Amino acid sequence: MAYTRKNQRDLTSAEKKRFVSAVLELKRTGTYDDFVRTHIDHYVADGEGKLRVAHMCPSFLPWHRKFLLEFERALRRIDPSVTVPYWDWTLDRTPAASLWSEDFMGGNGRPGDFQVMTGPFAYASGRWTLRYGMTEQRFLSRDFGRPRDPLDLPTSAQVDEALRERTYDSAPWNSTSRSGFRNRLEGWAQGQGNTRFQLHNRVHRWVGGLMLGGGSVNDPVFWLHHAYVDLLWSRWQARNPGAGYLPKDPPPLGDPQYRKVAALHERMGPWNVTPAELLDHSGIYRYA
Ligand code: CU1
Ligand code: CU1
Repeated sequence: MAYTRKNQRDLTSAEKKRFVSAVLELKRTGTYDDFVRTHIDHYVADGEGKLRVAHMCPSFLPWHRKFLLEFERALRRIDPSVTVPYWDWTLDRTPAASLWSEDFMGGNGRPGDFQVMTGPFAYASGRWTLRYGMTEQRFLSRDFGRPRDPLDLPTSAQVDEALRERTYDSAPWNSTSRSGFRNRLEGWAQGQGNTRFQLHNRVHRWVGGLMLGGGSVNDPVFWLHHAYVDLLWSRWQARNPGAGYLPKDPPPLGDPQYRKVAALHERMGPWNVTPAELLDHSGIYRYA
């Protein structure tokens, strides 16, 4: 029987507590930091000339689907009633949203060093000391809305526009792909500053602090954000049943993307799994 991922705004306080407890238990055992490490290890930009499976590439969506499934499996080993909730940032778009309350994700960072001071993941709680990051910083940080260079969360109109894309992805299969659902949703746009960051990327930028960059998994809201990104992919798949995943075949020798991206039946490390195997999640979970 498939389990259900719920909108975080609909969780009861008991459900929030169970999710938070399971996350803290993974942190205590070191498993949580293994997930942080995996994400950092696969944080490869398209200027680097290496194989990319997680970002700036077609497998951005299946790679994160698998990553969430592994995380959720670890949570459910601790508490079988827990699933990863999703954050619909078109609805809950202010720092006053219950998402950021004391009993769930905690709030914004303080002025100066952006350290999060409230909630279960505050450094002072003693249960959330960062082990892996892009810097030596040991505390969770956030900077909601980037006040010195402000931006808003994406709107439902922007989501709808992305959902109207008819193809999954397009050459050159990177952050400069001009059409296709994947890059629309991943959110690499033309332009400078905040304009360059749309949809998925814009949410990372709006939360700020640790959510910028490879160490973003250190903020537990990462999972809620990516569950919503996965929901949007799922919705797009339902609307475009024939569209599938692209590229079907690996870019040939001579193509700039030769051996840089994963085609439909190619393995996405660190797992022995292909995009094709992740297209249908209906036997495992569904979205409420
Ligand atoms: Cu990621
Ligand atoms: Cu992300």
